Amino acid sequence: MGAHHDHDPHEAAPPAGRALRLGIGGPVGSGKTALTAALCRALRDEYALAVVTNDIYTTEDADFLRRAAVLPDDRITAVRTGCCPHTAIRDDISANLDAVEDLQARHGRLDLVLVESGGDNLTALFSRGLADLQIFVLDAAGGDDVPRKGGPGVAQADLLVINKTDLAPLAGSDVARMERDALRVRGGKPVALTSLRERPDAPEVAAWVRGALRRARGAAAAAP
Ligand SMILES: Nc1nc2c(ncn2[C@@H]2O[C@H](COP(=O)(O)OP(=O)(O)O)[C@@H](O)[C@H]2O)c(=O)[nH]1
Ligand SMILES: [Mg+2]
Repeated sequence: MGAHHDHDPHEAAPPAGRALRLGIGGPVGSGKTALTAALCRALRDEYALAVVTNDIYTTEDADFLRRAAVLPDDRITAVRTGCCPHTAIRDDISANLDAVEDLQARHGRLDLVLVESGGDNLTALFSRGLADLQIFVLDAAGGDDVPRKGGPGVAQADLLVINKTDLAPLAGSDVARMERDALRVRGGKPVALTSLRERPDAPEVAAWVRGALRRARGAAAAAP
């Protein structure tokens, strides 16, 4: 982890009684579904979890997560966006909000709902109306100049994950440089380096989510 998250002025806490909603965005193939699976495995015994996936035409990511049995089937909902994936997480978030509310109504108290985007370009961020916090996932093998170029996803997400570090040497990517550039464009907001192939439970990302859940509970307890 590249820095601490404790003083992020953007961090939003959910109102008391509702689940923390965590968006997982980033380009197609960077490892969003693998990270969603990792977080389910790491956190499902400690917290009440549910997942919403977004695909343009299919329900493939939800099907993958159900096959992997990371959560009971009825805790995983697929939203078929039928449009550009970023529209459904940023502009017209109603289908995603309906899916989250439906999960909450079916399962009662939930601590955390993960919302995986359908795969976007570097400019796509979740609306704060949908996600209290968001993680942006980059592929370390996708080019080590990507963090330096910035863009809203890289610069503003609450946590930037640079995944597939196992593939970086094969692709000629300098991961240390990616981390340095990312910390610079992010003004010190945290960066995690992961290989979901080598460490499938993403311990450093799970630890960050645990911290966010603790802070959300603390904020809810302190609210009047
Ligand atoms: N080598 C390697 N492959 C990975 C890693 N993380 C994910 N993958 C693979 O990359 C592909 C795309 O991952 P996926 O999670 O579906 O990406 P998404 O499109 O962002 O949801 C899959 O074949 C994963 O098994 C990693 O850290 N290392
Ligand atoms: Mg996916």
